[in-house]
Amino acid sequence: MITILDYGAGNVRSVINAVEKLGETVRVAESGSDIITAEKLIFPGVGSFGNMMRILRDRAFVAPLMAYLQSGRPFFGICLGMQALFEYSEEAPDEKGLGVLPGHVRRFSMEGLSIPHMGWNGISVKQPTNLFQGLFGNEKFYFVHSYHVVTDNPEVVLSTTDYGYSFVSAVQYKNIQAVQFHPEKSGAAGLTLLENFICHPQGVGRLPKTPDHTRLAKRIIACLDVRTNDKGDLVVTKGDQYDVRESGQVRNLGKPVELAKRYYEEGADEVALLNITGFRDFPLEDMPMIHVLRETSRYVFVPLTIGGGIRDFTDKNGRHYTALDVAAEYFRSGADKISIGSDAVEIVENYLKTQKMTGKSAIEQISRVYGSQAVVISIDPRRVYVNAPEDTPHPTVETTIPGPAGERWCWFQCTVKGGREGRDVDAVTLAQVCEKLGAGEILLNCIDRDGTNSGFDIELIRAVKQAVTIPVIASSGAGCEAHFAEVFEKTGVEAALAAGIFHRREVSVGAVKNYLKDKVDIRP
Ligand code: 1PR
Repeated sequence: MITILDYGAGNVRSVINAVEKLGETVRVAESGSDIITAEKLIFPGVGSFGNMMRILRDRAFVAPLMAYLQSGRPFFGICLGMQALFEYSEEAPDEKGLGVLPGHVRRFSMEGLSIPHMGWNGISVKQPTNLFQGLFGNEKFYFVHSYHVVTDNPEVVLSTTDYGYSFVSAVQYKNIQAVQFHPEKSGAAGLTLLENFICHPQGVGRLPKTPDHTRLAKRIIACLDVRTNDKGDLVVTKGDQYDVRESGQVRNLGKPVELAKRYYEEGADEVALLNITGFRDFPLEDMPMIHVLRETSRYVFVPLTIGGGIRDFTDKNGRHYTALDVAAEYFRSGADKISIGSDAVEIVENYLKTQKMTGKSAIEQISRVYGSQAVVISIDPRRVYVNAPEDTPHPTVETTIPGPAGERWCWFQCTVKGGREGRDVDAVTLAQVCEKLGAGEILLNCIDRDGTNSGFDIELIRAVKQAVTIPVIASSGAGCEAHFAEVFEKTGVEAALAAGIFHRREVSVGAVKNYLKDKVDIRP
């Protein structure tokens, strides 16, 4: 029996799914006595440090947790569940940590570093341990965090990882083991690690052979555009420049859960599910999407992003839902990140009018509660050509792909409602304002390239990537393996996403990774 401490701030569903997948029974700790009586305790922390410590205190979990940690029974902390063990965090200096290990938690800071540190990185193990039995040592694990532990006691450091500089990525001390990364989202390697915690006695182990230095991998993401077809079935579809109909019918490329599972097994580093008609069908009334997410999270142990329809809504009975309510339902159902499309454009339009942050926008609210890493902004831009930069108030690029009348300049216009409506905001400004409001990542689509197999729009991607410090996912247009190498080399983006080539089995995720393996860092 494994007890999982859920303090109610996010996606513990994935940890439960991972432990159940290993054949264990899970009990979710709902009270202090559940914690004290646990045989083995896993503490997955999500959200922000201050929020976590406040909830632990308010729910009177601190004393039982301390008693458990001192009992000598096995404890496994994940992400904030590791940070909580230290004295305090710069993220919330007024909230004390548990202080069972010496040290504190500091924000990543280095010129030119995208924050959060998000994606798959390796570990350099410093102590004998049971945790890595059955692994080769070159595995990568999924990290997503803006803060890291600092300690001057090397005895507690189990592993370090490099991101700009070397930081503590796992700790081990007596009965306590904790990792900064997410084993429940780290594919087969993560499941093995959890199994080792569950099945092998602590303290018994060897020093695994691991690299002295590690590097963050570029991510390959498979995207599933999901909607109801004309028969009423929820299907994966795919547009050609966002037009998903062929001979009047919605293209049907497969079942969402099956496809997501296939991409996970082929080695996708992340899976995105976009409810592309979410702008008109409110997702909390469109429960099949929630069901798809729940089912997917039972089989897919890499990060899941879900988007479509995340906005405020009043239903036909007059009940009001905030975007935060919608996001909360998605997180409870297994999402690690949510993506906001149309609503982000409106939020930015309002910001540009007033130049004020209200604290009330969906981006601000969701990132405050779930952390900025959980908020992705999905941008659907299209090129608008002009003869000269002075012809538009928007930032332009000089393009090597001239417009229909030979124009040499263009700007990238944001659209809403699945590309149906162009707005007076450009993609570069949108990305910058969203970062300011608390977004953690940009998913940069391109209507001109979507479904064309003609390669990513390098000019668009470069313009946005250079304007923000948060990670950028390049999307739209991938037609072969070389397009991925090109976008990583020419733009420096952290991740690249494709849909059509994977759905139509023209290129597999595995083939992309195989092609990239000597060119850029990727997860093996
Ligand atoms: O506006 O918050 O409700 O979110 C709606 C979401 O649905 C947005 O993220 C938007 O990008 C997406 N969306 C809306 N309409 C479409 C459509 O295709 N008609 N999907 C759509 C388009 C593009 C990618 C696609 C890439 C890669 N999204 O999902 O997967 O272009 O394709 P490719 O590799 O085949 O070229 P909201």
